Amino acid sequence: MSFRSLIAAAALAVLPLAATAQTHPEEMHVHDAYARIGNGSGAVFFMIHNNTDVDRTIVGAHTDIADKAELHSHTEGADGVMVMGKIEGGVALPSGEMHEFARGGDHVMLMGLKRALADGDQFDLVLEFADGAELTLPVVVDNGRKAGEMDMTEHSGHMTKKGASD
Ligand SMILES: [Cu+2]
Repeated sequence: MSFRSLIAAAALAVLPLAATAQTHPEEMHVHDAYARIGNGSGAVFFMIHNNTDVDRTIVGAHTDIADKAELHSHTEGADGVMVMGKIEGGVALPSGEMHEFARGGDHVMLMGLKRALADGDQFDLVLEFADGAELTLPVVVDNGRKAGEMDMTEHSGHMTKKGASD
């Protein structure tokens, strides 16, 4: 599937921001959120498209099913070995841009799973943005997923502004 047709498919799932301010329409798209689980930890993968007119930065994540969720990336160390580590400063998501959390690259790491999860189980992951906004996305456990395989039936994400009353 071409990148362009991915974008076309993405446009089918427009999820309005539950905005408290009536300034401008804001939409964030999340596609194909799935998790791989193993050994008390897990990793979540998805594609996110910032269709709002505001530059955003994902600075963290949390979920009820894990003690801790961290933004991670894989980078090549000096010795050529791929190492996984926390992304410092968050993931920039400029207006109109998309970012892929994918196998072998960026992912949301889940540490200290609180319950067993099997293929097909779902849970909510909350992405935290630098401006205080949050985006809740349903994630499905899919340990059998091959890298690079995308399920275009999954479109999800609903953004809310945390504690904004003004
Ligand atoms: Cu990781």
